[in-house]
Amino acid sequence: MSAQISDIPTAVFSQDYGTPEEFRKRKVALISGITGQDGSYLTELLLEKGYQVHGIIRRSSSFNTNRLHHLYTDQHERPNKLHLHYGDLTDSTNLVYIIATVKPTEIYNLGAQSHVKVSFEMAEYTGDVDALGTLRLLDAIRTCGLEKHIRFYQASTSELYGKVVESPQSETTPFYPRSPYGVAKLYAFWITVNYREAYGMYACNGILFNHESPRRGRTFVTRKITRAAAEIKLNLQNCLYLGNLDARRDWGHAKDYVEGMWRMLQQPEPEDFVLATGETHPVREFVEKSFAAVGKTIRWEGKGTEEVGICTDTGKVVVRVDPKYFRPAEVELLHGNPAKAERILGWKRKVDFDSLVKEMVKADLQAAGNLIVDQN
Ligand code: NDP
Ligand code: GDR
Repeated sequence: MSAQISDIPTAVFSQDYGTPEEFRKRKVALISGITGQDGSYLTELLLEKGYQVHGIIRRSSSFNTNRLHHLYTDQHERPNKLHLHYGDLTDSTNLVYIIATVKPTEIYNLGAQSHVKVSFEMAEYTGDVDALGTLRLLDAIRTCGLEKHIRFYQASTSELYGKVVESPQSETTPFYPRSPYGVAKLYAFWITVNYREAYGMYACNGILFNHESPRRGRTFVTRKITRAAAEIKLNLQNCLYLGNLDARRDWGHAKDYVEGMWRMLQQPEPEDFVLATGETHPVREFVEKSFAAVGKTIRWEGKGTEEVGICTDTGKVVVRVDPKYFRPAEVELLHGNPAKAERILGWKRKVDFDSLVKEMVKADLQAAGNLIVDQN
């Protein structure tokens, strides 16, 4: 016997929130993952647009709000529109409490264990946070009886495409994830679609291709490369060790991509969108361009794990392959087609590949330079 509609759990905390239109006029955003790369750029954007911004941060024994430092002020000293709450995507009660208190008009679910390689080592945890964490957040909205009031953005990913079935990849390309991270995000993608269809929620997936910036985490390949190019230039590091040099990615700038997230939540109807540049480049090229940005030319010699990158002016080996960075299953090619977002959202990336590399290298040169000053 199929379930009666009355069997489906519904709001626990029903309040009169007014009509969704009146409610949304308040412009209050809640961001999970606010301390991450995208969270910091999105916070800047939303504050500029006059939103009150609330973010969920994890308790950590070390300081984890560096990327928000320039935006956050102690509310006692200088009140502003940014508020931080301790929480975690693994803690349902906490999510319900935050949503019931903040009553956000928009939720951006950016929180995730976002490293693909790490997801092979922490597969269960990645599933808990990235897959079930999304479900917990969606259910917390329903528990508060706010499913018709809150607009929900899910940080979906080009990792859903995984193994190449077609290129470039668009909203209609079939998914074939290749990592525990990709599989967890597949669940999150479909639970977002399901809650949209089942409960009439305004819930969207942004299927975002790789986006980088000077605020990118240091273990992702782009930042690892730009930092090494800067430190090798300043004699602070001898050699950069990488995994698969032939993987190709569609790399854009994070600042452009958070603008697309916001636009997805301002449409008349919720839909899923790809954000990408429409170009693809191999890791090898990212290395060459980064070293070029510090005035060095790289010559490649050898094959497979024996391949090395040699700096032509000094003759020194500055890049080596270390198989420890290979993945048990690799995503060889990502190449996105952003036509739908360009047409419907009027979104287009502004920063091109060369400018992205130069901006990241410049920031890392500055940081490395400061390190030398500090040491002296
Ligand atoms: P980051 O790794 O820089 O940030 C991840 C954020 O999630 C951090 O704030 C982190 O907190 C938080 N987080 C991790 N675990 C939990 C948890 N259990 N509960 C609550 N918060 C948690 O990622 P990005 O900013 O680069 O990416 C943002 C989102 O977009 C992620 O979901 C990512 O998977 C997705 N994505 C990213 C793309 C990219 O190219 N950058 C492309 C497509 C999708 P803490 O600082 O404490 O670690
Ligand atoms: P990705 O980003 O896996 O695409 O996930 P990452 O920068 O980690 O890897 C990109 C490609 O570079 C190859 N690679 C290396 N990667 C890392 N991290 N370190 C290395 O030393 C190295 N050498 C080569 C990788 O094998 C891979 O092919 C990112 C994350 O932000 C996800 O959260 C997001 O969903 C996707 O982008 C879209």
